[in-house]
Amino acid sequence: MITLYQFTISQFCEKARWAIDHKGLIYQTENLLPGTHRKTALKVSPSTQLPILRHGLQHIQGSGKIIDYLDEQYQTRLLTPEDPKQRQNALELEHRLDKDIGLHLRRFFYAHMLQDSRQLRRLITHYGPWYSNNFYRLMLPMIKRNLVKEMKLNALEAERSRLIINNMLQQLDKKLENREYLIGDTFTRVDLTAAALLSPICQPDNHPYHCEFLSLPKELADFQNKLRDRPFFHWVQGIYQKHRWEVKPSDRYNP
Ligand SMILES: N[C@@H](CCC(=O)N[C@@H](CS)C(=O)NCC(=O)O)C(=O)O
Repeated sequence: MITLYQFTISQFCEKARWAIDHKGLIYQTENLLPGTHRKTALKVSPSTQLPILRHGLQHIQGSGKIIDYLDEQYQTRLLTPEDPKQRQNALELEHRLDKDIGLHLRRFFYAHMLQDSRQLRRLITHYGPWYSNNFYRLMLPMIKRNLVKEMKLNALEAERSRLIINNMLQQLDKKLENREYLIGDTFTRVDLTAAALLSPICQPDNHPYHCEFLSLPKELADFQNKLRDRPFFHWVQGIYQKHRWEVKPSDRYNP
């Protein structure tokens, strides 16, 4: 049995989870909470970052490594292009998306979410264990301090991140002119990565942990509203609609 250790609302966890769903595998999830996740992660992996996939005695940490592993183990519905040139382009673009969208969107998003403690608590405890809400009522001030330190959440860094995100989004819009997919003409790990990492701001309906309760703070809502009509925004919705649940739960198998 495969187990995915995850934060439900993390975009990197969504990237790994989507890859497992894409392969049509049955798996279980262990939903961890920021802060207390460290102990669990360090028992099985060198660092505290999630996602971590457990398969038998193996533990694979990091969304990209998880996709590599799944493609090595299960060679149907490959996410990595087989053509060497396309493969190289895909891995390079994925790496840039991880950084310029994954890390910077997360920083920009949380720098603003910090202003609304109630929403922040609801977000990070979404589908968490039963005790999460009460636990976080007590722990939130400390968790906020840790988030600020770990993600460098401050106005200056948030603004720097916004510029980096905008630059990448312009490049995505350009790449998507007259194309359905970012590399080649089939769905690959790059499309999955871009859509999963942009999900916090595009909020596609069929995200498995869609936060319909979330109302964004003004700066984030303004940022989102300005992006709504952009080609990449529509593309993320379309990719989620077409590819997020391609293999139905009833057609999955237990590896
Ligand atoms: N490059 C990693 C990034 C993973 C990452 O940044 N995970 C965050 C959540 S989005 C995390 O676990 N943060 C808590 C920690 O580092 O202890 C990947 O692709 O999986």
